[in-house]
Amino acid sequence: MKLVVIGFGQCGSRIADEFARLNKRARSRRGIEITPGVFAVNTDAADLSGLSTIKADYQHRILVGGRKTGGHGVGKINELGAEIAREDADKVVDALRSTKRFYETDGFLLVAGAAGGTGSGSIPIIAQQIKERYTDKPLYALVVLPFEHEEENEERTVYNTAVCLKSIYSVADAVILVDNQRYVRKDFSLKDNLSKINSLIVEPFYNLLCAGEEKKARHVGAKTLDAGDIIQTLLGWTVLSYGESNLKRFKLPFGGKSFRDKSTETHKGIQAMDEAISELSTHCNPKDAGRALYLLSAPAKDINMDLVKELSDWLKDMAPNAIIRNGDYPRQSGVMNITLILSELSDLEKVRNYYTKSTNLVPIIKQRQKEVESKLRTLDETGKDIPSLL
Ligand SMILES: Nc1nc2c(ncn2[C@@H]2O[C@H](COP(=O)(O)OP(=O)(O)OP(=O)(O)O)[C@@H](O)[C@H]2O)c(=O)[nH]1
Ligand SMILES: [Mg+2]
Repeated sequence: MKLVVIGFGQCGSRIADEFARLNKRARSRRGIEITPGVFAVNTDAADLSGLSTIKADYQHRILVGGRKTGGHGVGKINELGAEIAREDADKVVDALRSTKRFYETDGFLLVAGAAGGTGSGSIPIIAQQIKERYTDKPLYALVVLPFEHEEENEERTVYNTAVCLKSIYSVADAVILVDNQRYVRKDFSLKDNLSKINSLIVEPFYNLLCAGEEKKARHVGAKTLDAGDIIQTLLGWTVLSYGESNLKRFKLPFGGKSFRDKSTETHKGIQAMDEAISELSTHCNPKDAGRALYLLSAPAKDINMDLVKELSDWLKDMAPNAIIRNGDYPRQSGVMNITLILSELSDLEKVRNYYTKSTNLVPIIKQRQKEVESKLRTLDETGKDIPSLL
């Protein structure tokens, strides 16, 4: 599957940069192109210059709202992020056409952090414009949810997140949720290591996007997972993940397989699937999924029908209400890897909480805005008789 990736704001742009690296890796190691066009959109010029892999020209690193923000971001005011996106939308939407063989791409992936101002405010606006212009391609959003400590310290964080989620859900074909806090849970040192988190966020896309693009027969699975399967799976609220288990085994002196190997493979497969389920990008109940997909990547000799059947049964138990699609990808060496998508989720506690908390915040935030405006008016009024130099 080939995606055009567009990152918004600091978080979105950095993750898009990570996708550009993923594409480089796919090209050099596998001779495959998975993200032929990667773009970053920001109101902050310094953040754009800090990227490393996205092409450095103004058509790929797109500065928006220059006049309004002086190139310094919108300081978490998502309304301003949205307004700027509306004004500069053409600049972004036109740039996408520069993607190599644009007509061959299968869809768009837009990325942003939900809690900031630029990414959070602009992602729904640009998504809507892209959908209107390119009606035949699906559009997915990868939305990053804030760390817990950010939610505690700043109510704008929760409010922006709720507004962003509601808006993007109404335009995107699927919204893939990635909770920053989940990555800290895995390894606390990650709290200060956003670039490591970003590489973990994009990792599940590697095999997922590569599998359907393989041309060499020995890497084409018995059941290939292609763009069609992914498009059929992605709908509405979505989470994803991957799990891995090591395949190192004792070598038998006569070279053959131990009688135990087959069941060991099944065991390793279930272990990888278990890890994938417990490491979902945002916490959810798999029973709420209407669609699911898994991709099994392993050395060809370790993939067999029993294993595929066991994995499907296992997933069916976890997600009994989901239509399950699957595929195999004879690729890895030494590891068995499962990439998992749960989609069309009918409930997510996290989203529900953002909505509830923000509904309470709306009157407070509006009241505060009114107070600020009225104070400013009073101040202007008090100074009305002072001469001005302009
Ligand atoms: N995973 C990840 N999260 C990030 C990264 N950068 C920022 N965030 C998160 O994104 C949210 C803030 O959004 P930003 O992208 O920094 O904000 P912005 O879109 O640039 O908007 P303004 O700076 O307000 O104009 C916070 O929840 C951060 O924790 C990143 O590189 N990776
Ligand atoms: Mg910023």
